[in-house]
Amino acid sequence: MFGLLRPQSNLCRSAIELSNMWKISYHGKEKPVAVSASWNEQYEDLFLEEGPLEYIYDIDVPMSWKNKRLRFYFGAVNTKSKVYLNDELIGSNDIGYLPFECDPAGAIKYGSANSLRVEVENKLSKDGLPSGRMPGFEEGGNFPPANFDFFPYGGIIRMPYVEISSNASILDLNFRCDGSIPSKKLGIVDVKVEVTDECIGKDIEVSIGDLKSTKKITSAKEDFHFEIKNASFWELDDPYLYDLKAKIMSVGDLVDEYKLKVGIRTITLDDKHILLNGKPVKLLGFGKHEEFPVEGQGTFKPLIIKDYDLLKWIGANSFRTSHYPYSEEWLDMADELGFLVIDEAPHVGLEKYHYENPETVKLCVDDIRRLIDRDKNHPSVIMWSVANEPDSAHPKSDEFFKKLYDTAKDCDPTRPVTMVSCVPFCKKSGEQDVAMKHFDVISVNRYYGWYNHQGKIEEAEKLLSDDLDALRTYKRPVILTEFGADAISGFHANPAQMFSEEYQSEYIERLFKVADEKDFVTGIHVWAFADFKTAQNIHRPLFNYKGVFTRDRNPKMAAHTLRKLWRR
Ligand code: GCB
Repeated sequence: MFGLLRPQSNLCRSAIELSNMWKISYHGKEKPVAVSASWNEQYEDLFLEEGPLEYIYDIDVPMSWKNKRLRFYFGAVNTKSKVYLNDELIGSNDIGYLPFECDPAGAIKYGSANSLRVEVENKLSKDGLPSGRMPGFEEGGNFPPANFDFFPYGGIIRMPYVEISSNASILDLNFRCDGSIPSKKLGIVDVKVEVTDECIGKDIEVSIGDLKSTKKITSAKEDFHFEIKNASFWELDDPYLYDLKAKIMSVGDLVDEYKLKVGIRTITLDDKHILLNGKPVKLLGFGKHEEFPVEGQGTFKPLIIKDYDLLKWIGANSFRTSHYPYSEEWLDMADELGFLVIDEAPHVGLEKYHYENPETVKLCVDDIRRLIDRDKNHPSVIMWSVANEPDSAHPKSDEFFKKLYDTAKDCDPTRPVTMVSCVPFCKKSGEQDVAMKHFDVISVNRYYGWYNHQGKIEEAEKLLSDDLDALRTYKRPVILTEFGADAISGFHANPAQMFSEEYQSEYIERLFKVADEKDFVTGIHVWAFADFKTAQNIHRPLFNYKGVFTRDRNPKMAAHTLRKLWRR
């Protein structure tokens, strides 16, 4: 499962998007359905559907694909899926938001039509991730019964591909540059290449920019080392990307290649700051969601462009992929445009039940491995977040989060690891976070002046200030990963009152300034970038309205306020 390179078309590979209309089959009906998108808003009677239901696609397989390496790759299917080719099971997956692939050997018919069928289930459960139907859900809480407030969309949400390449194939590339010395413009680069057994005895060439290295392949893993003098470092205002290429050659003929864009940069910490290339950087930006009307959680490319344009417009330099990994296109753009990303695993609302359930523990560990495996080569990804708002006051969270932290460090010792906590740190409150001590960066969500001390911004300022100061006991950099207030676009009030644009704007401005004055607060992210669809709940009139942009991406008053603060 690991070493899952994204399909690509190049001189040796063809990656074909399975992007025609699929058929969806449910309750005895068969209808056209679009991928990559959620099923929920494509048909009224699918809105609350949890499956299992079937996606069907007919694909002609030419004879020329015989004796090639073939793989069916799914960018993400929410949440559990089984993949059948000509009625033979060729793969299954239990985790949403992350890619998986299936080997069709044995099931495929060459020179013939083939039928691909994906059975998808999106039933929220205590054991699933993200989880739902927690004890007591029948009496209260969200409907659908999610243990989080975004809508639990289902379906083939990211693009499926079939990729055809040589059997002598590159399986994985792992690019590392953490030993680089920015002050001397020295890029120190290590590349690990993993290949299929058919490559052994052939030649491999790896190049970065103008530097090349070639060797005979003697094992399934080969290491390369480069020292780049006068290197162009990946910086926020100049996110320089190098071309990394790996090629497999047999008696002078190119049999496989894989290309990546990579950036040379270091991410380190001192006790107050995140350092990009040795210099402190302050994260300004948002927590957001990857969702939009009709497509639900899908990959709508114009939206990605639009959101980055708005992030630039407002003066943000970063965001968190709350509360799950986003599509790879999001990270490609962050690499290219110079944004810093906190990359989050799909672990939201974890609690005692999860810490005690060995199946969930295993799923969480797998998720982290798969997330890091997918995103390890992106310069924009500066930190892993292993969870959002777990019950980190519970004694069992201590050992559980130590395990997740160790897993992340084991997969990637080069990036800081965080967990996002909503447990108060002030000793006064009686509750105490017991898991945060394991993490490199302290990330906290705080809603003074919204969920408590409602309508009282002055009290909120004082409480936030004291709370942040209390975090200094960790002697580590702090990120205020969430604070915010709902505002319904067009609601106005003088003086400012909750749900008005004025309240959201004033609240964000004043609390931002409180956090901004503290030199150990290395990042401030507003919740949220845009309004988003939620499950039904007495606290959520269809949407969470904490966006500073509306769901269709128009600015509220707070967006203009932030633009003034951030582009100063
Ligand atoms: C939080 C959660 C986020 C919610 C937000 C809210 O703390 O992390 O998922 O949407 O609060 O608006 O309540």
